[in-house]
Amino acid sequence: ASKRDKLIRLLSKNGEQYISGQELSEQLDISRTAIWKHINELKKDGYEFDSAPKKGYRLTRIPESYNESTIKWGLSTEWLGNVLYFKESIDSTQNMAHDLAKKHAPHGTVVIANEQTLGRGRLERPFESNKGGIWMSVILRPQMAPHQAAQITLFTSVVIAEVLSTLTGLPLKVKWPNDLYINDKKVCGILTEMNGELDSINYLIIGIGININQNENQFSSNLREKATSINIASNLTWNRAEIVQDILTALEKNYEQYMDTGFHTYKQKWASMAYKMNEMITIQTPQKTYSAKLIGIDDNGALLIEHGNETVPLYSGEIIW
Ligand code: BTX
Repeated sequence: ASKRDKLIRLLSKNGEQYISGQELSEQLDISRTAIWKHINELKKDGYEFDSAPKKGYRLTRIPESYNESTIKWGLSTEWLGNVLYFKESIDSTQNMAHDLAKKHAPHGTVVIANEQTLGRGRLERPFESNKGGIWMSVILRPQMAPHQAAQITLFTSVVIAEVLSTLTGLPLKVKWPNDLYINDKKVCGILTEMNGELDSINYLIIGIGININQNENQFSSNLREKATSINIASNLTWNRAEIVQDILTALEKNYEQYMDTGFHTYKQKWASMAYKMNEMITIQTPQKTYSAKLIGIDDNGALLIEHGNETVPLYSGEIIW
């Protein structure tokens, strides 16, 4: 490693403690003037330091660095992300995940990219995936019937909404079937793709796209009205590697709980965070368009609406208002 990397490592290892210029100079075997020059260079790159006479230096801020090492460093999951690929740029993490799954990639394999050039949503709709967001696909090999896959999308949205709201304090809402919203704008989309037989799942790929550090100008003009990012909503820049770690940790823990105890807990959590819960919505299904009250989801993940005196489950559709 370069002297610069060693310096960063020494300072970050020391955490809140000051480390003297003398000690740094001895450990790195360079002059104190050279240390001082390195520190000034690092400041230009967004590192921040406290320095105090006699005590030395202390690192107080590391610029956001998003790569394979920062994601893996300190990731404390058991199986989710044990095999993890990071790409600076890719067509779609879903495509790479499908290729890997076909080549027997293990349950829990994760693909992450800093940017997607052909990110996609449902029905081949394009999903804008500029640098600044989290674009990630997870390969799962659950023992479950194909019809349960709809639960997985809803389960995932609940877990991610919990992680993001705990971390940021923002009012995250889950929008059926596969989005997260903040203040009437989409901040995250989830795309579950399945490979399997009529009665069994071979593998699932859960695609997760979250707008994190993008500003308004990074969205195309037709998206600006309907999309937001964690940065726009909070006015802060976030460390994506840490968010990825939090998400993987929460997904692993909750996936085990979901497999053990079922969908019930997540169904209730979903209802407690649902966008437009108990409000009138307009929803377009392949058969017809309903104006009805949203009242929750059922055990299959179908949306429940109150239409006239009836409770109607909807298995596919788009809430348009
Ligand atoms: P969806 O079909 O529900 O939503 C797609 C729609 O969302 C688009 O038609 C557009 O209106 C809007 N949209 C596009 N880009 C964004 C954005 N960045 N933020 C907010 N709204 C947007 C949602 O599909 C599922 C998206 C999954 C994306 C992940 S990213 C990792 C993985 N790789 C990949 O190619 N897809 C998934």
